[in-house]
Amino acid sequence: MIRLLLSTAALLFVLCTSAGAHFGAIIPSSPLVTSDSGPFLKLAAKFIHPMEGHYMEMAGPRVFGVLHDGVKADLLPALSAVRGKSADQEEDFTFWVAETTLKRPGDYTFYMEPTPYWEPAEDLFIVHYTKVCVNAYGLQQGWDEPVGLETEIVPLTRPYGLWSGNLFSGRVLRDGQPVPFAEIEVEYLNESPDNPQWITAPADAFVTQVIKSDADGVFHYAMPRAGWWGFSALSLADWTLEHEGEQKEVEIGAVYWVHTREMK
Ligand SMILES: [Cu+2]
Repeated sequence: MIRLLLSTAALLFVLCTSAGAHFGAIIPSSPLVTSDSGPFLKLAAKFIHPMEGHYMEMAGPRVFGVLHDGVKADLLPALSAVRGKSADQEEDFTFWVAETTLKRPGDYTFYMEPTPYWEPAEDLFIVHYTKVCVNAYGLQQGWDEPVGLETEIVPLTRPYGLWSGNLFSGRVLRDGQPVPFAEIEVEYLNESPDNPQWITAPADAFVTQVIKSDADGVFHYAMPRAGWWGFSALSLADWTLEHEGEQKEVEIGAVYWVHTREMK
C-alpha cells in the first residue's frame, strides 16, 4: 500500500515515513546477455522505495531461483549479504547479491520469495514475490511463462529490448487465476545505472503511479524514461502470520521489473 503519513509516525521507531511504496526488487547487471557481453550476470535483491532510493532492511529470501527452458534452479546458495543505503539515509541496510552464468540461449526468469517483513506502520507483514527476465543470446523463448508463485505478474509485452515510451502490458495472477481490477503501483528506479539525472518528485502523487487491471487482470503502462521500472500488484493473503502473540494480515505483492533504453 502507498505509505500514509501517520501523525504518530514520528513516535515510532524504524518506520518508513516515505511517500513512496515498498518494492521487492531483483535488478540484474544487464537485461540482455549476448556473446559480446559474455555469460556473467550479477543480480541484486533489495527491498526499497525505488523512486526515493531508500533501502529497507532485508532478511535472506526464502526462495531465490531461476526458471529457464521450463526448469527451475535454486540460486539461494549464490546469495551473499551486502550493506548499502541511499545518499540521504544515515545508516546502511542489508541487501543481497549473487553472480551467475547464463550458458544457454533463451529467457531466464529470476524469482524471489522474501522472508515476511513486519511493517509496524501498516500493522501487517509484507511479502513481495518478485521477478525479472533476462534474455540470453537472442533466443526469445520463455518470458511469457508463469513461475507458479502464489501471486505474480506475467508479462504480455516481451519484457526486454524495450525503448523508453514503450507500453508494458502484463496480467496479474493469484493462485494461477487472473485478478480483476487489481491495484498496481508503478515506480521508477532512480538509482538505475543509465538514469542521467536523479528525479525529484514535485509532489507525493508523482512518486508512485497507480493503475488498475481490467476484468481479465490485464494492465498497461507507458514507461517515460530509460532505466528500470517496477510494477507491484498488491493484495491481502488469505493466511495470517503471528506477531507478538497476535495474528496479523499479510500483504502479498506480485512485483515485476522491466528495463527500458533511450531511443538514440
Ligand atoms: Cu518502506
